[in-house]
Amino acid sequence: MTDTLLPPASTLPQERRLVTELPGPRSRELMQRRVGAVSAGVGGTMPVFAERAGGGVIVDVDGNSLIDLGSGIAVNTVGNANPRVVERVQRQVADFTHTCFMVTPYAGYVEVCEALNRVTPGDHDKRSALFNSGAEAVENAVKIARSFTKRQAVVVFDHGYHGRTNLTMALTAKSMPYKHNFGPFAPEVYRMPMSYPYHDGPHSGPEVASWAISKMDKEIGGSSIAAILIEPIQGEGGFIVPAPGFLQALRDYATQHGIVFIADEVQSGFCRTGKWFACEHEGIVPDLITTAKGIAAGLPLAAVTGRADIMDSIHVGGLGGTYGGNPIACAAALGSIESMEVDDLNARAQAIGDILVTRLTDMAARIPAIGDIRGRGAMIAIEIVKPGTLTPDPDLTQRVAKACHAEGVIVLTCGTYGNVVRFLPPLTIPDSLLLEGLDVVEAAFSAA
Ligand code: PLZ
Repeated sequence: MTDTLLPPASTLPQERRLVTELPGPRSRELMQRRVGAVSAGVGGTMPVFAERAGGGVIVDVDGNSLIDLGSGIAVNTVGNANPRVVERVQRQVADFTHTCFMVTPYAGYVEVCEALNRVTPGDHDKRSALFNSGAEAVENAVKIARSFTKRQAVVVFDHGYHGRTNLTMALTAKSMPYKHNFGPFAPEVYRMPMSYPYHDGPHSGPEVASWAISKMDKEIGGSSIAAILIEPIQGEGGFIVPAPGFLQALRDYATQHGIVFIADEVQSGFCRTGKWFACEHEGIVPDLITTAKGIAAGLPLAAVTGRADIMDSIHVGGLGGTYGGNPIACAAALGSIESMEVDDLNARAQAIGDILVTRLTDMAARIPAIGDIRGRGAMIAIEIVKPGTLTPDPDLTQRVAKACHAEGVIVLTCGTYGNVVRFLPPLTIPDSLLLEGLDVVEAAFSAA
């Protein structure tokens, strides 16, 4: 479908333009084929098929130009078809596509690890290993922590999301749709209370942490815990930013008991929140950090980065995989990281965050169903409740999202109770388009 005579997708007109109803005839036809060919188990946010994307828009197969406020679930941080990524990937794909790093290594893998060791929190000696997906990175982080500590227990938190493989399903909190009917799950996983300021009333971060710590002490014992695994800002669980002091108290407990503190920054990492990594907002230095999504502009790449003594404690051959750190994905990562540094995307994420929070705060004054506005940088969400209560309103949330979709604005929902609309635009979106998208969101509340 790609016509080589078309200008680069990164130069697509930055506009919302609907030329058919949504979905248009070509998307409807593809939807029919999808139903006949693709497992019904694979979910779908919108029945609209993409053809090209760049900046802050996705153009569908019918020629509609949609505003992208989802970045393919927090992936296209540097924008689709970012020229720095396109150029490196094109060069790499023409040179070679695969050798397997474990068989015949190549420089790109090493360069990505060097970049990860440099941009992740802490100036201690670090090592990295590359994988294909966020779930795979999390699984490997747990393997590494267990091997290093010679302990088994893994602590996770309410509302946490870590993936869909067997171990990461066990680590994930929410049953439907991620775990439903898919058990039995891996053992030695313990779930602790999470700081959730909007629902915690007067309880502070350190106070909620003390409940978690007391539970860990009594139900597992600090000396039996291999890892504390936490998203510094929870993603799928509802963009929950723990109250100040919560993460630090857990970090201190981990240090005290020789527990490996793992920050899962698959969703919150790589400039999304206005810093390279979300744990930097609280000055937390994790022992291990898992990354994926934003790292490589959509090519499948993930990593575990952390303390050299932990990462190098694994027996030779204990870590790997056929495709982990594939050369094309590494080329994309190097282009993405270059864009983040050269284009100062942390500053851009902060600016986007200011626009989002200002506009949503203004909206909330007229829409009592918006109970909370939270997040950091370009990772912002609203929690939708029955006005005047903390009771989730997932039905209204779905109606608002659908109304946005019908008007050509891609928004995603999340949250344990399905009542959170999240905004995570590509950092290449122009301000005008972001503001237009938010106008559509406000109108969607009226329509819903
Ligand atoms: N850890 C914090 O956010 C992926 C899930 C989409 P994978 N989140 C999007 C879906 O419905 O499957 C995620 C995450 C955090 C781990 C993961 C898992 O990353 O690359 O999807 O395996």
